[in-house]
Amino acid sequence: SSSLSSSSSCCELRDLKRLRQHHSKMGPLTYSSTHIVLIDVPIFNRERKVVAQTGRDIWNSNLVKMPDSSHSLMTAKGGFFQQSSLVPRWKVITYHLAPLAKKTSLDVEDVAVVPKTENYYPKLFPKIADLALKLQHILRKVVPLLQGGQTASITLSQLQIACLLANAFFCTFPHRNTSTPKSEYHNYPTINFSSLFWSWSDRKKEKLRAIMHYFKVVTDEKTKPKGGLVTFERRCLSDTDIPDWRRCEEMMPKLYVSSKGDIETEGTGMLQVDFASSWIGGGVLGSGLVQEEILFLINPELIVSRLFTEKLGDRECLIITGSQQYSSYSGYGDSFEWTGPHEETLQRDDWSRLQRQILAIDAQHYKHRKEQFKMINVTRELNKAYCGFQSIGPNEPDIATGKWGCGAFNGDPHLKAVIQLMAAAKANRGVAFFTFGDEDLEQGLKQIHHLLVKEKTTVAVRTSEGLLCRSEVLWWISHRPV
Ligand code: AR6
Repeated sequence: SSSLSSSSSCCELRDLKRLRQHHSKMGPLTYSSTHIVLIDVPIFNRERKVVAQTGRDIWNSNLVKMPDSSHSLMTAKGGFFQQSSLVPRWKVITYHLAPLAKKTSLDVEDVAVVPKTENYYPKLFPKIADLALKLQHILRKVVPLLQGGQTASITLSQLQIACLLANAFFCTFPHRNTSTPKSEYHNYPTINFSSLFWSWSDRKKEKLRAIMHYFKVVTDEKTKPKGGLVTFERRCLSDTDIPDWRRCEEMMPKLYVSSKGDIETEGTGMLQVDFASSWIGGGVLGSGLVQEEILFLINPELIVSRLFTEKLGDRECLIITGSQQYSSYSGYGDSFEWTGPHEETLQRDDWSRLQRQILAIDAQHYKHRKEQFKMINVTRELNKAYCGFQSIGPNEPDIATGKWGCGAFNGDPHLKAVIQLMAAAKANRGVAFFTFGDEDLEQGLKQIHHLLVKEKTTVAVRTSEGLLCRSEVLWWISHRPV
């Protein structure tokens, strides 16, 4: 159409804001009833030292049931345990893992039961067992849950995460092995790694290479992350936070769009979108291997969110600040390959968190493509994106995203891109959009952005003739010439 000029209103990548040391004057680490910190805060603020915060041994469904709780009992029989009897779970775990932890390397018979992929594994299993067994020293306060409908955060150290993941590796978390509608944590993702070892495949072999590399780094005195913290924040949009999309007068945000580059590399330091499942991490412990799963494999600390993050609701998201990237990769899906260590170059903020911020938002999964153009579905996606994009403090970084919801979830890339631009406009943040090799989309978005900027189109969704709610933009997209 004549209104689509070839000139561009897009910006350069360097024009977008990233997390920077001087942007993060956050002051001392603080805790509150909605921000639980699992390390001793005064000691951290005074000496920058990470010491486990102590707490009571509580055992109920509003908290993670810890494997080392004195309330955690199980039936054991055989071996050391004469007859079938009710014994503390931790005693059974220690009985099995302590001999393993003492070995310098696994015996041939031991190796036979574990998947063999790299020759350093035999040496690594004892170290992971040793790390798992340190749970009582590394975590001295029960891990809370990030429950649905509540805005709340958890901050813990990278070492604490490693210890929790070592426990997940050996499947020690009670009441978390099955997830049937009746089971206690049925609204939570799985955390015990059992599913990773079932039905062995080439995909799982590559996944395990990434995970084992993570454990190699965190169990080695020389390379383990010292003193770093990570925050997991569940955000819920309240009724009063929900924008009235029909009255939003904001205009299109800054946009950089490219078919080259990806969110995790070129988007470093920005708010990096995870194309999530409502069950955080999606199929990372199963066979899934698309954007979210890959992100969780190269930054395995993200996996611990599955321990405490209840399934995300329509107006909720999870933001993770400070996770470390341990691995590099190539390929995607079946061609995914672990390609070696990633050297972290990011700086840390005032709370010793690496300057990486990941936003997990789950798009809707459409069976029929037409469904997504219904206003109710568009609004759901606008609210979901806005929940994550909304700025809480000053100097928030811009957003790095791409074809959110347009792979496994079957969304329309143009529609989803404009929805994200609308939410970013409302949140007053710029967008770097990586089309992941899709050159047509790159051109299309440049044209749409140019048109919308030129015509000073606002986000506002207009009521037309009192019958049909539609946005100028969405109408244009759904009727655009193919
Ligand atoms: N950077 C930029 N774009 C990417 C990247 C990347 N690193 N990786 C992939 N893309 P998809 P969804 C592009 O299918 O549709 C998972 O199982 C690529 O073009 O991962 O929201 C989750 O757990 C890809 O086709 O996202 C959910 O269950 C497109 O982004 C479910 O998939 C969409 O990636 C979410 O599916």
